[in-house]
Amino acid sequence: MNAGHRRPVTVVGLGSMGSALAAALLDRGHPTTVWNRTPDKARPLVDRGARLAGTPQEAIAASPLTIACVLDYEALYTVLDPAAAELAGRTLVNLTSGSPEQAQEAVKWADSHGAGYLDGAIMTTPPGVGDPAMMFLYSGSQEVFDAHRSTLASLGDPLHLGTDPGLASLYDAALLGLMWSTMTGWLHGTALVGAERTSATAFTPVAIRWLSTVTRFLTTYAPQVDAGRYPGDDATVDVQIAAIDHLIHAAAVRGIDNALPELLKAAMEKAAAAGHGQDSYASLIEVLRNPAD
Ligand code: FVH
Repeated sequence: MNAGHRRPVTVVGLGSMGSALAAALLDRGHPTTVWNRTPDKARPLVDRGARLAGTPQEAIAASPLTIACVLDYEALYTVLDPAAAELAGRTLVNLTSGSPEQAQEAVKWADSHGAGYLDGAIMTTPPGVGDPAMMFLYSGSQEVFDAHRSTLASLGDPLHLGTDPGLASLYDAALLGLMWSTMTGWLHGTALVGAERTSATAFTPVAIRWLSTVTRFLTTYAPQVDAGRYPGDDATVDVQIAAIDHLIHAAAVRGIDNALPELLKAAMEKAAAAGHGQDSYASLIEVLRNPAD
């Protein structure tokens, strides 16, 4: 481990996520200073070698880099406003969840206090922190990212998405939407096969294999979306409408809630009505982009 991997870091906010961030930094040998509104939460980290600061000011002053991970932006400013002067000449990496607009405001706030700023989004839960397979999304200054990349790699794989500070939050929202849709689709399928006494444990490996096929569809459809042309040479929207009726029927007979497939069918029918019946499923992007049409 070279010296670049052992730079001092401050972590502000020691909820489930902030504690996991501080623990990962300690595991990789970073001198780590921590602060939390409720100081008791720092005890396990202090036992592992963290230094507990008495105030946010003291915490920020201890390191060139402060990582903040609190509940929301309101909590962030509650903590950082009184300590803002200490941020001058230092860097703030904000891993608090929020909107792209909040991130854009935050970079202005940091700039007004002479601080470098990166916005980030954590694409894992606390047990995944420190695993290099987990994505940590960042946006904002490339220079600030490059300066702290090796430290940020202690938390997971750091991906810089671009200089617009709102990008990490925007990707976060998009990816969480993907996660919720996927998990709800899996649960719907699990309920359906479960009605015939197939356990979730038996269904899930088959579902996961299917998801890997679905990733190929996404790879095929992405250039179609970019080009705005959706050749239906694999499966057309009309074919998908016929197929989803089988799902809706099978679920209805077994007493399973059909709100999700009905929603999907409605989007497919809208696409067909707009002239995309013989196009690929990717043509639904037109319906999503133009909901009023
Ligand atoms: N947990 C997760 O899996 C997700 C993964 C993706 C990213 N999120 C975001 O991370 C932020 C923190 O989430 P968390 O899971 O650590 O949340 P909590 O365990 O509830 O900890 C909240 C911390 O925020 C502090 N805090 C709340 N309000 C205030 C305030 N008004 N003033 C100062 N600090 C405040 C709280 O302090 P305390 O209650 O311990 O004193 C915790 O440190 C969040 O944006 C997720 O969306 C996590």
